[in-house]
Amino acid sequence: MTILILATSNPGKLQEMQGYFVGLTWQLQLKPETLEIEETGKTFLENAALKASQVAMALESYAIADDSGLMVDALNGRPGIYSARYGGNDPQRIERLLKELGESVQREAQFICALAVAAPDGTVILTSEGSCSGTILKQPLGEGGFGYDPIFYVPTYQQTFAQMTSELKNQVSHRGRAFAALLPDLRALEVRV
Ligand code: ITT
Repeated sequence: MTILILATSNPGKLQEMQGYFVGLTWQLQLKPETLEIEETGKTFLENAALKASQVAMALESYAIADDSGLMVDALNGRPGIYSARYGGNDPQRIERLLKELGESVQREAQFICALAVAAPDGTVILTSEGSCSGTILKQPLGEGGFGYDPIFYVPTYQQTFAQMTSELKNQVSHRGRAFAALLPDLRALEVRV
């Protein structure tokens, strides 16, 4: 069994990421809290690669990182790669976004997730991306999930991410889709290393 470091400090992401590894033989380990990586990339993929690569090198293990965020059409794609930095905590981030969007009738948005896996020498060996389209509600709805989940409404399911069961969110979300795309490669890699 080969160690794979989950290179995230976000407990919500961590919980979801662990779920995708059920049935795989990777031995998952958490990134030490003290190891923080500066996200200087200009895209989700660049930031995911940066996090995976630096954590892998620091711990000399395989590492997987997620960079994700919410792109709101009427805000020209904001908060985008700055989604985590939009406020000090989840309620503050939601409040700022709702304030910026105001009464706008154009409320379409996309959640984006980029995943990157790096080898112990820091080389990025696998990447994938996933997205999910929805609309931004005027008020939070639902108790589950994390981050912007209570204001992200998916019309096909008539629920916000925060109202969905974790199974449904995992099926339809940006992260679920990025993991689905990565899974065959992760399986192939675990038998090689
Ligand atoms: P790590 O870099 O340590 O993984 P982070 O929270 O800083 O944690 P990002 O830079 O990728 O991660 O920021 C992503 C932000 O986008 C995250 O803090 C949430 O606010 C939001 N986000 C991402 N995925 C989400 C999801 O599935 N549901 C709700 N909000 C999400």
